Amino acid sequence: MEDNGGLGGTYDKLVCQEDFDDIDEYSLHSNQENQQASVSILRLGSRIQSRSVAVSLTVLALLLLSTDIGLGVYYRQLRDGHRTISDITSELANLQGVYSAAIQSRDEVRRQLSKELNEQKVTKWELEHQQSRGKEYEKQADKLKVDIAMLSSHVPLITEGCRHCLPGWTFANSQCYYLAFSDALPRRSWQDARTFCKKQGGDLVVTDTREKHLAVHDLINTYHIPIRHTHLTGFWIGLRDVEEEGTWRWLDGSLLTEGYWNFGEPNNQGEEDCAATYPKENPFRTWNDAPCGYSLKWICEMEPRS
Ligand code: 2F8
Ligand code: CA
Repeated sequence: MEDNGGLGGTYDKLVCQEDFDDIDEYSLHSNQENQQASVSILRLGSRIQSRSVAVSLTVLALLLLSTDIGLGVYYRQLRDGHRTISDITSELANLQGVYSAAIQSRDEVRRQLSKELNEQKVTKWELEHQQSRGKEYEKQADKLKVDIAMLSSHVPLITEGCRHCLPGWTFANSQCYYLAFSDALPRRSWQDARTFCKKQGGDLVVTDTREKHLAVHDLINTYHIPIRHTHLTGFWIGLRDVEEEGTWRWLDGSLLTEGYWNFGEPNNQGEEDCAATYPKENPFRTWNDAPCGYSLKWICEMEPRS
């Protein structure tokens, strides 16, 4: 028997076993031919088996390769997934930083706003305070204007008329005038006002010329800021129409020739027989007729004394 070696040897033994079973049916010659045929078959079988193994190995290799590829893909996906999570984590951290900065900024703006609102409130109070101070100053300024005007009106009195007018009287247009501005002198009726003037040595003013009228108008407006006509701001003058309604006469009985009545006056509303002049801007519209018993201020006139 030919030694086939390796795997061939093993097949020989198997074949020899089968051959012993058939030994009675075949001759030795035919046994030899049969053995050669068997060896050929065995060799063929051995080749077929080697191929199967090779195919199996190839299949296995392919399986391994595809598994490797699959694992590679899976690993890549895992790695990409990991990268995405790490990106999200870092983005989240970044956003948290931005959010904290925004909160801080918002708190700062709130603090600033509250501070500014407070400052605004204080400014408003300050404004109110200054406005009320401004009003006070305006009042004081008005009062000072009156004082200055009064003092100014005394200048001619001092320089040229001091010798001629009593203290408290004002020299103007060559006459001495007393304007009862003082609050210490309450308003009174036409008759009582006249009595006051007479006691001083004068009489109610008689503005029977344009010059005198304008001089008295200036004196009134010097002390008084010209205002709208009100019933209580008038000054009695020496003019009446007691004897005959509508016939206005001065104290000496002379007839009125040029009047400076306000619009619609004299209107003898009720019974108004005494004339008064009022602080008004327009000097030609200053008179009104009022009831003689009505209480008003007054203006006295006196010749300067030497
Ligand atoms: O409107 C003019 C009118 O005003 C007052 O009466 C409401 C005067 N009265 C007194 O001064 C007392 C009127 O004389 C004057 O005509
Ligand atoms: Ca009147």
